[in-house]
Amino acid sequence: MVHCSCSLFRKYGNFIDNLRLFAKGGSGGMGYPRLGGEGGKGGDVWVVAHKKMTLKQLKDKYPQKRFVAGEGANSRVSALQGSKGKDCEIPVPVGISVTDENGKIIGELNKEEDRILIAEGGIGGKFLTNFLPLKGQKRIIHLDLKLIADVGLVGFPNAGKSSLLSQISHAKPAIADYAFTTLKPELGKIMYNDFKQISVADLPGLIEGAHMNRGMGHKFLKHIERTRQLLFVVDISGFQLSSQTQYRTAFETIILLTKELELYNEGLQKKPALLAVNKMDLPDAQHKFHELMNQLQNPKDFLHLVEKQMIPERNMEFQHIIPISAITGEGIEELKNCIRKSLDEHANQENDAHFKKQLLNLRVSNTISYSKPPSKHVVTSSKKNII
Ligand SMILES: Nc1nc2c(ncn2[C@@H]2O[C@H](COP(=O)(O)OP(=O)(O)OP(=O)(O)O)[C@@H](O)[C@H]2O)c(=O)[nH]1
Ligand SMILES: [Mg+2]
Repeated sequence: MVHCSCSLFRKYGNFIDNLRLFAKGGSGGMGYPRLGGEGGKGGDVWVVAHKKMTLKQLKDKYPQKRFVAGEGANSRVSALQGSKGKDCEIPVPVGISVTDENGKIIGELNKEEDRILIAEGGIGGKFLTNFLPLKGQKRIIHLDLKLIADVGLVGFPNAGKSSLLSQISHAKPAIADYAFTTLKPELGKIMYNDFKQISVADLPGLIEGAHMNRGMGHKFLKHIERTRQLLFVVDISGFQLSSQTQYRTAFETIILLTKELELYNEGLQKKPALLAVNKMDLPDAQHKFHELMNQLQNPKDFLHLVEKQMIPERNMEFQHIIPISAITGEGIEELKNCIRKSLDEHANQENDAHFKKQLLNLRVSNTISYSKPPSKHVVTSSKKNII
């Protein structure tokens, strides 16, 4: 037992990305039959997002993971309407999705102070209930954390994702020449000269079969769902997990990563993506890079290199492909600029789409009013509204 929890601890360190808890709304207060008094409603249980909170802190502070709101006050002669029971607020980090016991999503907390009601207090005793109070709602709740970052690093183990994060930000992730060095997601921030900041999430390496829960990757694929853009990081010299597994070229790793994302959630593939081809300082890297570009430009000619079931329905379309070395710093400035450009362009597109939609709505509402000329009555009343 001790051994088990020890190895778990080693595996995920202090990081927790999900938590199961019990919540119960407070019972209502008693009514006062003789005087028709109404008992107070039981308090409600809420989850509330706080930037500085972590699930680990929540678990340490409330090891029982039981959250019960206060009871409503009984109706008394001096206070016929009993007061409401105290609400219970569970502080959780931003980026939590809340599901019930059956996996049904109750809601998501995406920004500071977002709140969701998870267990309602019972109503107080009143005439309708024969002056007897009702119990509060009882619920098992799952909290699931997904990181929110502008850019998520996607790659096989050892590709140099953490090395890259340490080059572009002040983050100090663990870096080593063995697979699965990164065991938990880590966030870093790229600072630009004009003080703009872009957050980057370093994620554990994915391997073939990640969608079926192989390796560490699957547990963390969900974090990629919340990033705005993807930055594929591949090792120009390819990847081999061990002497028992197949060697994969850089091109093959890109195809396999694409397939893993597709199998997990097709939506991921539609995210804007960039490709950083790493370890360009290695001998023969230039030659391999040319070969890779040729393969990416004509993927159909090379797809036979991977097993049929691993060929993705759609290939990734990279907005920029940048050769880099996370060790020598080659290409890093250009990569930073490309990341920014891509995010800015995408934000502009989103704005444009938003305005177009608004314009369309405006046109539609105009068309409706033209096709049906307003009656005098409507005109005067709308004028009234304006005044
Ligand atoms: N030659 C060379 N080696 C690199 C470069 N970038 C990273 N490495 C080395 O590659 C190994 C793996 O680097 P990491 O940054 O830990 O790779 P990772 O992708 O984060 O790996 P996981 O966390 O296991 O998924 C380390 O030994 C690094 O020193 C590079 O640009 N050139
Ligand atoms: Mg790493």
